[in-house]
Amino acid sequence: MMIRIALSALLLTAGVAAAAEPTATIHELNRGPAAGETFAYDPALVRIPVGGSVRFEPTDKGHNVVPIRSLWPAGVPSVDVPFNSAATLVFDKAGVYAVQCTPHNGLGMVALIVVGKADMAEFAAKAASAPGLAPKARAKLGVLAGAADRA
Ligand SMILES: [Cu+2]
Repeated sequence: MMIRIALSALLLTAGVAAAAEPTATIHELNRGPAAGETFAYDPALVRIPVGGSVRFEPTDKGHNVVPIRSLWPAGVPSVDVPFNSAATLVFDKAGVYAVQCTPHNGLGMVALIVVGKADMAEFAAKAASAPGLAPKARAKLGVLAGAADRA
C-alpha cells in the first residue's frame, strides 16, 4: 500500500509503490533499539526531502500508525496505516509530521518525520504544549525534536 500525502489529495498509488524504493523505512517493534525499551518505531526520527517517502514495516505485530493531529502540518490529509500492515507514505509538503501507535502512545511509541526544511524549535514548543499527549509521548517528541535540530 502506498499513500501519497499531498496538500489537497490523498491518493492510493499501489503501482508506484512496487516500483519506487522508499527514502526511509521505519520498523514497528515490540522491543525498541535501546536497552529495556518497549514498543517503539525504529528509527523514531527520519529526515527526508520533499517528495520523499517512508515505508512503515510491521516487523512485530500489534502496531499501527496514525497522526498526532495537533502536531501535523495544517492542510495535510490524515493518514492511517492499519495494524500489521506495511505502507509507504509519500510526503509532498515540507514540515514536521508526528505519528503515534494507538495502543502504545502512552508508552512513548511515537515517531517524527521531518520533511525538507523545518523549524524544530517551533515544533518543540508546539509539542511541549499540545493537548492530550501522554507524558511519555510528549517527552519522546521533545527528545526527537532536539535530535532533529542537531542533525
Ligand atoms: Cu504499538
